[in-house]
Amino acid sequence: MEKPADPFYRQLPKVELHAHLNGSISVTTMEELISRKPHLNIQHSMTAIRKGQRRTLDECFQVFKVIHQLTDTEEDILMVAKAVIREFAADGVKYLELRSTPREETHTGLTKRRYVEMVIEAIRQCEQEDLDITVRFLVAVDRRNGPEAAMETVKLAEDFMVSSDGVVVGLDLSGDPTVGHGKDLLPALQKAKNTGLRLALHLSEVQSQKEESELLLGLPPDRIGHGTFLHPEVGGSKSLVDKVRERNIPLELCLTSNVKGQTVASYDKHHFSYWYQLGHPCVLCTDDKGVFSTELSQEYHLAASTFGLSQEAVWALSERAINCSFAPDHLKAQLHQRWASLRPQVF
Ligand code: 6MZ
Repeated sequence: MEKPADPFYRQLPKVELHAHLNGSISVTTMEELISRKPHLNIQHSMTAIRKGQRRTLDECFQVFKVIHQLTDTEEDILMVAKAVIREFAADGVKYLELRSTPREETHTGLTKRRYVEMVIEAIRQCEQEDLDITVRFLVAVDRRNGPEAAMETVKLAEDFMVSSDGVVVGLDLSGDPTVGHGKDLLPALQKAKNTGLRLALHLSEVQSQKEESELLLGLPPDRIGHGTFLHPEVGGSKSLVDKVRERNIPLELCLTSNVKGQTVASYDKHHFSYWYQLGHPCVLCTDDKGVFSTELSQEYHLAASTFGLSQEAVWALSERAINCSFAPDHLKAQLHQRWASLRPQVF
């Protein structure tokens, strides 16, 4: 974390819809993991991008490889998931959709099924702690692993959608956007959608994914991650924007991640302003709070200071995020009530 956010943003009730588990591990937890595995010789500087630092997107994906070496057992996954949930709760997040890619690690015996079970177990254990947060899980498909692995992950997600008592609500498509093509993953994504999993897909995170974006928008997804190159001002196309608008598909926007990963030149050039001015549903998110050294309160503060949003506008932005979640209607209604009860008399 770079500097503690202003109390208003920390106390603001928030919804986090785009958080990758292994990218969200805090400095403290990372130190614990590093000390458990000294033989790997990993320094903390290899797992986080600090203030003022930038990386190419390719370098960001190298960081995830390092982190994955540190989280390769059932105990690690359980530990990091609990820590991440507690940290989001401490930052004022009332509803969290966590996402993670089930991984098999033959040398430790970790299987994809046990991986998902560990995340669900972490969510259950946190429920027992009476934290002020509700957590749901999106099972992630890493595009790098190709169509067969995607289909396997979808089947796993479908099983857990049935057996997890509503904890698994959707499927994420993520991973290095320069690797593979979405068309190969369409059958798996379509299958997931047909069985009732909600789709949160990374889309147009880099330039030149226009054809892929057209194809994936046809599903259509229930939410879009990043969508950095969808709009015409950065070489995207009007027809893509029209599709997103017609279908009213919410965007998950991650300011610090995009600036540090250099897909966006500076905060003031972030596509948040384009979509926000259109009145299109957009949700501020962290992406990888550990890797990009941020917090959701800080993302709200950044958006407010960069784009001149009043506190009242920030409040409305955070409340509108509830409608973009994959929570069932009764939970959405409860969250709206919560926002109403916490709303300041005057801003
Ligand atoms: C695309 C990303 C990402 O799943 O091991 N991930 N995919 N774009 C991004 N923008 C920076 N940030 C994270 O968390 C780490 C994984 O999430 C995806 C990548 O597949 C990464 O390996 P989990 O918990």
